Amino acid sequence: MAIEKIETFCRVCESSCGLIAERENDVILSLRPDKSHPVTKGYACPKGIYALEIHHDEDRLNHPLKRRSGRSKAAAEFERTGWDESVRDISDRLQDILRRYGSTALAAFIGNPVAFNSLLSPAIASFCSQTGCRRIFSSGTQDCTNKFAAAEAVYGTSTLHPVPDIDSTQYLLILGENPKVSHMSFLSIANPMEKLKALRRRGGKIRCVDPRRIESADGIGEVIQIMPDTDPYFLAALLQEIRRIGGFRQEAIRSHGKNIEGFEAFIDRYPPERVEKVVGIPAGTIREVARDFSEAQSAAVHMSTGLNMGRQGTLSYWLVQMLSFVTGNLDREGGNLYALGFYPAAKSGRTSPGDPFFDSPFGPLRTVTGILPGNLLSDMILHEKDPIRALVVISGNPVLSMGGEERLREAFEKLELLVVLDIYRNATGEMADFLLPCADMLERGDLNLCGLGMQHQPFVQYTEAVVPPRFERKEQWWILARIEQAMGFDSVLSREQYNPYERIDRMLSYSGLSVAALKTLPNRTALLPEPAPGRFYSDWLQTDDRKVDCCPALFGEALEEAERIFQKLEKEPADLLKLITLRTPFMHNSWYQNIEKLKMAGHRSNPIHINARDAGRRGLEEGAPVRLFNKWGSIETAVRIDDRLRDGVVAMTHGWGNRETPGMKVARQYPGVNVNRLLPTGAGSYEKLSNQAHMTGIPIGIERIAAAHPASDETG
Ligand SMILES: Nc1nc2c(c(=O)[nH]1)N[C@H]1C(S)=C(S)[C@@H](COP(=O)(O)OP(=O)(O)OC[C@H]3O[C@@H](n4cnc5c(=O)[nH]c(N)nc54)[C@H](O)[C@@H]3O)O[C@H]1N2
Ligand SMILES: Nc1nc2c(c(=O)[nH]1)N[C@H]1C(S)=C(S)[C@@H](COP(=O)(O)OP(=O)(O)OC[C@H]3O[C@@H](n4cnc5c(=O)[nH]c(N)nc54)[C@H](O)[C@@H]3O)O[C@H]1N2
Ligand code: SF4
Ligand SMILES: [Mo]
Repeated sequence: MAIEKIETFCRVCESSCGLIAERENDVILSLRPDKSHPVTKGYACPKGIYALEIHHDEDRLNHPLKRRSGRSKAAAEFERTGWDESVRDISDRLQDILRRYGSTALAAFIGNPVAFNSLLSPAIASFCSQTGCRRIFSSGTQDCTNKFAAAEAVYGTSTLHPVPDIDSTQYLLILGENPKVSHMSFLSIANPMEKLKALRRRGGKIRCVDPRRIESADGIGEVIQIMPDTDPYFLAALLQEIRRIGGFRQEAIRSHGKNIEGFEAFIDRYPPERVEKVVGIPAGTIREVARDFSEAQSAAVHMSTGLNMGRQGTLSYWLVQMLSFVTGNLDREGGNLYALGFYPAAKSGRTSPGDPFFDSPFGPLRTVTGILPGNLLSDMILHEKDPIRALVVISGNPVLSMGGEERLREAFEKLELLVVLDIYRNATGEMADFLLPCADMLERGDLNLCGLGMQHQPFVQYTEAVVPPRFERKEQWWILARIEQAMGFDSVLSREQYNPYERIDRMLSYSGLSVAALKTLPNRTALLPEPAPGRFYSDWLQTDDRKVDCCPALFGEALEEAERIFQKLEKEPADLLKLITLRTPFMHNSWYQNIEKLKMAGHRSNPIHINARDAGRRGLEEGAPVRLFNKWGSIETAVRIDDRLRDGVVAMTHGWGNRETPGMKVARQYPGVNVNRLLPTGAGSYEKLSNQAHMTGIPIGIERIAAAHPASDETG
């Protein structure tokens, strides 16, 4: 057969970069950026290209595996089984657990790659509803549930997230986001740096608020170096100053807002002079940002995980929305706009107002878009009354991605059944009873659904599977449907005809499109209208009265708590070190760790980054072996001097820690350490309003240890 070129797209992060695969006889020969793609225009980062390495990786999970040894053994023994056999075993054991303990004994953990698999969410929903599984956890509570909770409270829908109009704005404020490395989140954009540079060339201003002088700002903007976990106070002071200098647009507030008094009472508490010490930013700088934001012809704002992961991510997102709204920049060219795309997702996230909390053995609890706090997963497994006994993990790696590895391991050992669906035998899979091999992104058809409502330039693309799944790998929707079938539930596999794209076709019809129509278009891509102002308040806002709720009643307790946290921050010792996250282009959360080509010199482990002043004060130098510790745990690594960090802040990359992951040889050779051992877990370790885990600004201690740590020479 001749070599064919297949247009597809990357499903690793939200940018959805267009890719071209060359295939011959169901073998992929190459993967390159798609220069002919109308939106991503030949941009792709190394991770997208290395998807082919993952496709061919000899450590991939290729057959269903069943555990032979006890779960607590570090190096588990697995034996190969077939699909029929493993599905039957799993279904028998699930049924038995449901019969003996009821449906609360069953839980699911939904990992991040699920967001990039358009056929999977309906399959998970069906599986959970039929099995009665309501204890659902996801990587969302380590990532962004604060945004869902805030949007729901302020705009009446969890799915309304106006994006910055980067192409027209005169002033862009970016908080807790590092576009150059991460390619952003809740703003789907390929090559964001190109757009930011263009903004700068136009004479626009870019200001980033970050504890680290991030590389994204080099040459195009300035970083205002904030102390981690203090953003709500910075934002409140900024808003108060903007009001003082007359920057509030009363007309917008009167026509479209309600409860503005509550909002004003909150920001009144935090004048720039009061917050400057806690946030680590001089009052004068806050005033300058206020002036620039107000005076700019248009100003836009965007925040990301650096704020999500603080203790008050919902309040941060609320204040960011307020910054846009009260200054008249919401729904204005150059401000923040809703990016409709092919279907109005904003309408589907609508929720009924009212108190979402219910009583639980863990105190008042809520779900956010159906999700419980991940930081309670171990507790709910270890709880004496009505514990979780069976867990299904779907493209996730909770052992490494969440706070409290030790406690998670202790909990997982107690499970009667752990089923892991993944493309690798990852750290979590190592504890599984069943490991089910999944198709990777090159082995499945898809549509770029993940960025819907948040695309810089909306487009919709269909891709076929570039090649059929190798070995016995299967698509995850199929696996779940197969288990449903074996359990005697309704299953799409039992239907005479099933079109997995049914739901997507219904959504596409809103724009007069269908999968069949997409297949006829160049790059199988339909370009959609750019985000435009004019319909935010009339069509997209979903509150009952069509008003922006400037101070949702639900926030009452959190606003009081904010003051208590502020007073505690004021009293903290000056030499306390706070830990933040550091993404690098060489890792993607906990995966991509088995790719030899990414283990370049300087990137073979995850040292602790600290600036020379803080290191010097503690007698530490580049490469020094150290122990990091706090009340949650202790890890050993080496020092990396990083003068981009502000005083008092240290940073470390997450996703490492594979000493006990024998199924991934490269990852095990360069294991690094799991920084999440230092993150809080359990009651009180997540934001009550949103279930979002507290993951940034974590106090830690650092001390030199005698022996050289492997991280200093970067091998295992
Ligand atoms: N290469 C790479 N790309 C990725 C990923 C990856 O692991 N590697 N992960 C993907 C995923 S799942 C996501 S969600 C996105 C995330 O995308 P981003 O949100 O852009 O993630 P980061 O690059 O970690 O940037 C977060 C920034 O917040 C700063 N920060 C930390 N704490 C605070 C704080 O308290 N306040 C403020 N103001 N800033 C703070 C950090 O210094 C950092 O610069 O990236 C995606 N892209
Ligand atoms: N300290 C700290 N911790 C963090 C973060 C941080 O910034 N700092 N970031 C957090 C964020 S934003 C997120 S989103 C979470 C992520 O948390 P998780 O989703 O739990 O972790 P990932 O590392 O993304 O794991 C994804 C798993 O899915 C598998 N996988 C990849 N593609 C596919 C596929 O196509 N099919 C199947 N079946 N499996 C696949 C990978 O092999 C991997 O095992 O981590 C969080 N953890
Ligand atoms: S930026 Fe994201 S979507 Fe684009 S190639 Fe890289 S990982 Fe893939
Ligand atoms: Mo994420």
